[in-house]
Amino acid sequence: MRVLILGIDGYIGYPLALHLIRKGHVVVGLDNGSRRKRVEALGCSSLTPILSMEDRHVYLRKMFGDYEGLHVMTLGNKDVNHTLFGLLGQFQPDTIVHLAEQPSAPWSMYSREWARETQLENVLGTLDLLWGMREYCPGAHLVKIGTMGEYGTPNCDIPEGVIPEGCLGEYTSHHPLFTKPYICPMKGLLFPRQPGSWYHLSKVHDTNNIAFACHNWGLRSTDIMQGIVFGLESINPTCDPRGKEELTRFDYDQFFGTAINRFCLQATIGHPLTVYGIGGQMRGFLPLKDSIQCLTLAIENPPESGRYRTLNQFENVYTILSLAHMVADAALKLGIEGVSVGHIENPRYEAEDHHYNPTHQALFDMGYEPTTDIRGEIRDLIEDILPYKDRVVKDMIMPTVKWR
Ligand code: USQ
Repeated sequence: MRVLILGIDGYIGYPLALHLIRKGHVVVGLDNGSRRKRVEALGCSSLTPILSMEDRHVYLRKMFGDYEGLHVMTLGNKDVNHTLFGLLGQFQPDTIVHLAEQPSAPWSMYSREWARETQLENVLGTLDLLWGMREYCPGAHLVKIGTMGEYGTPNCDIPEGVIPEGCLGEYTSHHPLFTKPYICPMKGLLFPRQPGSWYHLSKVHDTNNIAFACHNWGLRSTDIMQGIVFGLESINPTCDPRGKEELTRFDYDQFFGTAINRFCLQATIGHPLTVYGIGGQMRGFLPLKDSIQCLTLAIENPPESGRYRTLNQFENVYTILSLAHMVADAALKLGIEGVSVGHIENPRYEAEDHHYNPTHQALFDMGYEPTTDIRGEIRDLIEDILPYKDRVVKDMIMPTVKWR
């Protein structure tokens, strides 16, 4: 397949590109380097010493004949017609994997400027992409990374996909504007969303826009409600995850680091693990290699034209506190002393003790083989990052952004 990866320089984008190229797909990438710039602007950088964007490009070119190239631009900017639309027209992708969004909830909650930038880049960037697909490659399959956080934590089970067509019958309006009852066939309803940040809201807006484009223009899309990804290990067992050229980035700062990755890093330097509040928050998690496996399944099994498909993508659900204890245990077994689980006042406005039971069957039906040994994954991650612990900028760990 011909695959365009938007956000090819990111945590998931780069190892996904390597995996797809190795599987024989033809890959081209686009990235504006914004993750690097934003983390650097905070005074931090990836824990792992990754290649520059230019050197990654040179490496991929040297290693793989089926790597088409890397283009640099920002989605949602004024030059979109020249770069993105030109690329869609020339490359004619079968699949577009859209990872090119601002991914941090705390970053989006920091200031009006950063909230605005998040929604501009995410919502309008995706809107531009939808218009470009309609014009230049209407048959392509959009694989879009959404988030499990779109659903929030409602006090009921969370289904997968849309509530099916016909399930609610037909809606008859007796509004005085209609001279006779107007029958509106239900096209399937999205499960209600209750996101918890400006970032998570941007993904909800994307979802509505993508579902509308599929319904209205006949585009096809898989909208992936992804849980929290952790780890460094690539899916390819023959490739050493510590091989310098193929290393992906690893963020641990209060903005771009996520729970398990942060806890593992904190364990390596003896920093108390930063559990927010009581730690009863439940979330779906999956290792990086599983995220790549699932994205590949979605890419290789596209829906038919006009179909908007949702996949809830995670391996299992855990509480934050139970994960912190797993990290502390793993560190202890590796001989790291002085690791403690700390509780700090929750900077976020979120439920800390709640019901959480999302369905996630569709990927298993497509052949997903999950990594179930989470303790083993956590141990491997701690071992993988230990060699870099001297690169940690300690000031970047404690949260300062308040939700309210
Ligand atoms: N948390 C802690 N301590 C920390 C960091 C986080 O207790 O040091 C807690 C948070 O309060 C929250 C949970 O862990 O309850 C998850 O926080 P997170 O920072 O790991 O993840 P989140 O902000 O939800 O966002 C991340 C990614 C985002 C993705 C999302 C998937 O940054 O791109 O969409 O995970 S999900 O959470 O399922 O929505």
